[in-house]
Amino acid sequence: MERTVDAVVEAVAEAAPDIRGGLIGRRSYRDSANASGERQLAADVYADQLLEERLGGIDGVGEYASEERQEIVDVGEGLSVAVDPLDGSSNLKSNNAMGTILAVYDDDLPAAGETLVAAAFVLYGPITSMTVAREGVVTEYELVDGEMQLTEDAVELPADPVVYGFGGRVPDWPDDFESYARDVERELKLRYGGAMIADVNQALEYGGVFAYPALESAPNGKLRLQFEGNPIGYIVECAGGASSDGSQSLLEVEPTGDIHQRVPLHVGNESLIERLEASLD
Ligand code: FDP
Repeated sequence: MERTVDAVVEAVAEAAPDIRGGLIGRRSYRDSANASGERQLAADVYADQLLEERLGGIDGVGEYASEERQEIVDVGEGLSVAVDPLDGSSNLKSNNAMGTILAVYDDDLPAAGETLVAAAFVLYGPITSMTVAREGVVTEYELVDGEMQLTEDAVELPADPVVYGFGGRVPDWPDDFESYARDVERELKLRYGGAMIADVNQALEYGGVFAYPALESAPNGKLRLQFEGNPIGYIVECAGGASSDGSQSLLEVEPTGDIHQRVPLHVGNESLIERLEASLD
C-alpha cells in the first residue's frame, strides 16, 4: 500500500507542470456541464483526462473518480483515488490561483473520510507548491519540473488565527452562520479568492478559518465530500486543526452513495471550529 501511495503522490506532482502548462489556450467554456451541472472549461477536461491516464495506470489503484465525470472508473485492484483536477477553475478567466486535489481511500468509492490513507493538493500560485498529508503528518513541497523539493516537513496551523474566508452570498447565509461570521470578521482579516485550495492554504499558513457553509438555497453547500470535503478535512486535521460539516468532523460524514454528494465545509483552528459548531446548534 505504501508504495502505491508514493506512486500516486509522485504521479500528481509530475502531472502538475503539464496541468499548469495546459491552462494556456484552454480558458474557454465547453458546451457540456460536469457531473455537478457546472460549466466545464477545456482545461478541466484536459486535467481530468491526464490524471485518469497517469493515476489509472498505477499498480495497486483500483478506482479513479473525478469531479469532472459522472461515473467511477474501474482501473484495477486496490486503493481508490478521487481527484478535483482543477479546483477553482472559474479563476482561470481572471488569471488567479487554482489547485488540484487528491484523495486516496482504502475503500471503494464513495468512501468515508475515515478510510483515507493520504490526501494532497497542488497550488498553482506564483510558484507551484504541493501539500501532502499522510500518517498524521503534513509536508509541504515546491514543485520544480514535477520534482518535489521539501520546504516544510511538519506543517502546523499557527496557534493564533489571523485570516478568514467564507463562500456563498451573504443574503444566502442562514442566520446562525451569519451571526458567527459577524463575530469572526471583527477579529480576523478577510482573505477570499474564490479557489478553495488557495483560500484553505491561507488558513494553513497564517491560522484562521475557511468555510463554504450550508446556504438557504443549497442546504448541503456547494463543495463535494469525496473530492473536497474529505481530503481538505484530513489535511487540516493532520496539521492540528479541525474540520466540520456544522456538527461533526468532515471525516465522520457518512457517504450517501452519490459520488458527487455535497457537504457544508468548515476548516481551521480548533477554537474557531468549536465556536462555529456551538453557533449552529
Ligand atoms: P470553482 O467553482 O471555480 O471550481 O470547487 C468549487 C469552487 O470553485 C471552490 O474552489 C471555491 O471555493 C468555490 O467553488 C467558489 O464558489 P463561489 O464562486 O460561490 O465563491
